[in-house]
Amino acid sequence: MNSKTTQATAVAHPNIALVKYWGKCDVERNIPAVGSLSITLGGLTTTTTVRFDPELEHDVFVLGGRETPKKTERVVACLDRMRRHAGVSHYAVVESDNDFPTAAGLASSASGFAALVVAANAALGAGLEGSELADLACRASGSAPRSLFGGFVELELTPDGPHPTETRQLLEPLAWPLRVQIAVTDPGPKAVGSTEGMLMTELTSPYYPAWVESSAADLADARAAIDRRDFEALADISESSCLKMHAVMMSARPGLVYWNGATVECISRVRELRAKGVPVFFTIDAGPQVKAVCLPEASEGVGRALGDIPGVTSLLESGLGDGARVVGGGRCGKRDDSTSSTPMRENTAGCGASPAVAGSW
Ligand code: 2P0
Repeated sequence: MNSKTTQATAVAHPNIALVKYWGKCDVERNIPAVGSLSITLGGLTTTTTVRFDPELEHDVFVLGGRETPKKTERVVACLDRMRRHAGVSHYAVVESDNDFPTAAGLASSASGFAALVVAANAALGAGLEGSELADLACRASGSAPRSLFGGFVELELTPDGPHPTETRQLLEPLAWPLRVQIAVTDPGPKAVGSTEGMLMTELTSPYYPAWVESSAADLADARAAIDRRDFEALADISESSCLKMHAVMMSARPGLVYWNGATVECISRVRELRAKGVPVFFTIDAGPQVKAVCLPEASEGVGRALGDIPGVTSLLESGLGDGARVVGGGRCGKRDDSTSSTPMRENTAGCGASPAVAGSW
């Protein structure tokens, strides 16, 4: 890059895994131990602007309007990898905003790093696409490559391929427009972050090898259910993967319990509804919020049923959404505006069918 200031803005949506990722086969390179399969939530959004500026003396990370030095390390590491690819050395200001609770088990790290790599790629004019961009997102956060894509997304382990993982869209959002009611039972940040929780689980849970070993069959079942648009089959495999992941976490020493009382009440309520024939199932990530995935016609009733539960502090509703994308570039033109324009692209991050390009904030 030359001596000009360049910037770009990207948006990305969090995703929730129906077949879960928990554990790493390579901590250094952040390669997941298992594949995963997710849906991208169009109703929740991270917006990130990255500005590379030759006059800066260090990187700055502003999250939700506040400078957050403690959380800057992972962002700087991600920027460093991107700078190496682009052959530049300028520091950057990264401003990121979530319109939903941050670091509370709502996958803000996925949308955060997806938006970051897409924005930085555009601002640097690095031209990274597809697997290269997904690799960079994965290095920052194992769930982030999934937010590069919209709809239904699979992250597959490909140890024999040119990249350690491959992420691809299975279905576009409108191909099976599921809805999700998110029962927030504690909007505060979680006590144990995912990365630390995974390492603790790998090192101490006697059930961890079984968790890893059974993942490929879960993925195959989920893929087949999605292919057939078989909601009941997807519900069975998703609830099973969720409970299995929480069981392996709980069996670590010390045991990791991300749930609270309202989490358990929500599980029971979803099960009651499902037993009555309502097309809904639950899934829960590394936090106490319960995501109820349903067919569109059931969404309103599911929301009412969860909203009545004591301890549910708010409800968020979302459909499925698109992958990460550039929404604006800009010229900061401090020096020579005639050549300092930021690459400005709409939907051009180039990750396959859903143009995309996104940690633990
Ligand atoms: C998932 N989670 O598949 C699982 C389910 C949480 C529970 O991926 O260490 O922030 O940065 O790679 O991506 C959250 O973990 O972890 C996560 P790192 P990440 O969505």
